[in-house]
Formats: sequence, structure tokens, C-alpha cells
Amino acid sequence: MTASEHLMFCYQCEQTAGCTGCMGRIGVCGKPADVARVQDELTGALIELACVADEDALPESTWQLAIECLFATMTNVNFDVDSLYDLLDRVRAEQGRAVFTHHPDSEVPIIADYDMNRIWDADEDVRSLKSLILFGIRGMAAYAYHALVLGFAKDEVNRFFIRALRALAADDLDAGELLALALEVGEKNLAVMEMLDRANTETYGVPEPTEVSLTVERGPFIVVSGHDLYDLQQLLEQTRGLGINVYTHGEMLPAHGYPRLKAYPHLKGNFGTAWQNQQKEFAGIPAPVLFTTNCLMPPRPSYVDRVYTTEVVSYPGLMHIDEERDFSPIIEQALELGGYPQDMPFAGINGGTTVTTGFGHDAVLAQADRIVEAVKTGAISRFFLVGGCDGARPGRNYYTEFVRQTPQDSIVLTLACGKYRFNDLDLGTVAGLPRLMDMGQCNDAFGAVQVALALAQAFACDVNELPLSFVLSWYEQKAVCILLTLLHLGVRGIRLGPTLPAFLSLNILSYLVEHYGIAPITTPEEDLQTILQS
Ligand code: SF4
Ligand code: SF3
Repeated sequence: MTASEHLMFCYQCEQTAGCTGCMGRIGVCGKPADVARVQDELTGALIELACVADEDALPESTWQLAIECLFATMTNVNFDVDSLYDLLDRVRAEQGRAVFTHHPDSEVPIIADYDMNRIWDADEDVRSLKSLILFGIRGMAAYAYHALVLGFAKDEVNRFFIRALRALAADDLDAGELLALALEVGEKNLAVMEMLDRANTETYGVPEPTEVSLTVERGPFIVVSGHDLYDLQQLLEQTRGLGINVYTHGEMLPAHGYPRLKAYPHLKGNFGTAWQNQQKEFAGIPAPVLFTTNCLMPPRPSYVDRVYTTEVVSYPGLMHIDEERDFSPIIEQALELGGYPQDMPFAGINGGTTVTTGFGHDAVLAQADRIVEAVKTGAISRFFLVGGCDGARPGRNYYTEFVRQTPQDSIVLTLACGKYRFNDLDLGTVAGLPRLMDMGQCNDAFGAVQVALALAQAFACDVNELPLSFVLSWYEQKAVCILLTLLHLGVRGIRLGPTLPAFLSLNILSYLVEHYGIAPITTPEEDLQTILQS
């Protein structure tokens, strides 16, 4: 059966049905078939827009729209047909304008949207490579969006979005050309992550190591989830002096490390763990929750009246806060609900009551001399980068066990929501340094790359010759663009789990294994043994 004969076709995330594709009435993430179809239509319309657009004549609004649409089609962001149709209308209007700019004397023709089934039903290697490119630019668009909100953009990146979208429609690109483009997604994503790093640090200061409480104090509070620091800061401003405390959730945790955010005394701590536990963790809380980005799950009736979305996040029936960011409805509800009558001590998944974040690249590299010395004397034997996107699959306990079993003389760097598997463990110190360092959100993979490159320079060797191992978990499309960035940098031997992407064909997978040594995770014991003997 071809993709077009199914009610929907989506295989962009790790939890895709049967490790093959979601094709029925509803995806594993809760995305209904009609939403999947509009997302395909929207992507097709974007591809068509890219085909008729003249990059040199595009207004700022077109780049922004393309970024917004790509972001809206990521996993766990937008489940709302109406808001997706609004985006589709805007893309069609933009198509008309783009054609008109090209041919000012002609009537504006109606442009047929590119049919995404042409990709889903293509030869499996072409489909695989085009999927890598599309899912990669979706993840990259999310980062570009956060930077844009803070006033940062790059022409080179904007142009690349258009070029990559155009390539998806091309029938004359061979596997070699598509592979080169996929690696270029990795290169451009590095530029986007660098831009977002600059946007965040210039706006909120350079992150510093910060201990964060998991206890929710008595009284009214609001929980903020997602990656967008600007939304958090606006909420902190609007709740100033109102007696409402604010708690981060999921990927918002690293906000505590930024000096200009931690300066708000009512930014109190972190609530809950990674996104996949939200339906359990939000069930009884006497407070509203704001989602600024992924990962939103279909809300349960027990808390549906307390969840708010903003920016490109949308879910039918949930209250949406528009770009004016007037958070009054959330503030009023927080005051009405009143929070807990006494302090509520929550714990991480391993029972810890605090976590530490804020080890950005500046904080880690401030210790560079000590780190280099400790490696030379043998006090530090190895670095592990363990992290990435988390998910619900049971096999993900691997990451907790892996970190638990890392040698006492090793350092574990982590980032993204995968860290909740182990960030409340007390791993102690080595050579006067904490053994576990949380570098931030998934986009802070940029920082991890900076640390790796600085160490390679200090030891005058290649990154692959460092005593550094990458043990990553993936779930959605941000992980795809980060993986492509690591491949673009020539990083070899990445261990990836809990399963390999369904969109990698056998040939493409063999190529990645042969050229980059990518390996699926096995067991913590076996992988550690292999790594430590290498
Ligand atoms: Fe399935 Fe993932 Fe697509 Fe959701 S995003 S429909 S779970 S593949
Ligand atoms: Fe997590 Fe969704 Fe990816 Fe930013 S919040 S890492 S999965």
C-alpha cells in the first residue's frame, strides 16, 4: 500500500507506530489523521512557495512564515486544524505575492501545492534522505524561531530554508547530492544554535551553575514548559509582586542558570520531570501550566482547564495566548486556584530533591586548565555526553543505568530533556569538578560542541581522538538536526537509541554505520565495556 492510501502517514518521531509509521486514524502522539493531512498540505504549500520564490526579493515576513510553519509541523507542537489552516492561508497568500514579484505583469496564477505523497511514496533511499532533510529543517526552524523572538536572524540560514525546501521537490537530485544537503542541514543548524546561544546569553546573561529545588512552595504558582526563554521572562515580569511563584518544567529548567532570569525572586524551582510524564504529573496540581513549545501531549480531562498554549503551540479547546503575550488569564487562574496550602516536596525519578543546571560552555571552559591537567594526570579518564530527547519507551531506562555505571573518574555532560533520567542522581565530584554537568536545553548542544572543540585544540588532536563518547537519545526532529550537526563535524562512534529512526533506509543506515560508526545502544554494561576498552 502506498502512503496516499492510508488515512495519514507520519514517521518523523521515535515513537512512530510499529517503528514504521503512523498510518491509522490517530498517531501514537495523539495527532489525528486530519491534522497530519493538513500538516502535509502546509509543508507541500511551503515547498511550492520555495519553488516560486526569489530569495533576493523575499520580505522578512516570508522567512518568518516559513520558520513558523516548519516549527508548527514538529512533533507535539500543534494539534489544531484551524490554526494550521490559518498558516496554510498565509502561505498561499505569500505564494501569490512571490509569483507576482517574479512576473509583475501577469495575472497571479493559482499554485497547486506539492503533494507530500511524492516523497512518502518515492524510492526508499530518496525518501529516506528527503525525510532527513525535511525533519532536520523542522528542528532547525524551532531554534531559528526562538532566536527570532529575541531579534536574531541570519540571512544565510533563511536562504537555506528555501533552498532545502526546493530540493525536496526536485526529482533530479541523486543520493549523493541529497546526502550532501542533509549534512549541510547539520552545518546550518550549527549556525542557528550559535545564533540562539548568542541571543540567549546577550539577553539573559551567561549561564552559571545553579542548584534548583524540586519543592513547590505554598501559595499560588504557575508552571512554564517548553524552550522559549522570552515567554518565561514576560511571565515573570507580569507576575512580579503578585505573590505568584513560577516553576519551570521540562526543557525550561536551564532558565535557572541565566543571571537575568534567576534574578526574579519568584522564579522558585522546577516542577516535575520530562514531557512524557506530564499527564501523570499535571493531574492534580492546583495551578495553571503554560506551554511555549513542544512537547505538549493531549491533555487529560483532569487538568484540561488549566493548560494554556502560546506562539505556534496549539491544541483544540485549550486557551491560546497570542503574540501580545498578555498572560492575565493564567495569572487570574493561578490566584483563584491558590496553589498548595503547604510546601510540597517533590522528587526526581531517582528520588533526588534538587537538580543542578547552568553548566554552559563558558562555565565548563572556565575550568579548562583544571580539566586538561586532570586528563593529563589521569585523574579524569573519560567524558561522556549523555542526553538528547526523552520519550516514553521503557528501553529508555538504559540512560539512567548507563550514567549510574559510568566510572568514578569520568565526567558526564548532559543536555535536553533526556537528562531527567538521571539529573537528580548525586554522582559526586572528580578532580574538584562535579561529575554531572547539565549544559542546558537541546540547542545547547552548541555548547557541548564548543567544549569538544576546545579540548581537541588543547590536546592538539581530532575530536574523535579525545576520550569523549556520545551516548544520545532521540525522539523528535530537533534531535535529527543535532545529529546532522555532529555528523557534519565528523563526529564518529555516536551511540543512538532507544531505536533507530524509521525513516532511515537500510542503505542510508549502512552508509552512516560505515562512514560515521553510528551504533544502536545495546545494554549499559556492554556499551560501557566497549567504550572503556576502545
Ligand atoms: Fe506518529 Fe510521531 Fe508522527 Fe506523532 S509525530 S504521528 S507519533 S510519527
Ligand atoms: Fe525534549 Fe520534546 Fe526533544 Fe529540547 S521537550 S529535547 S523531546
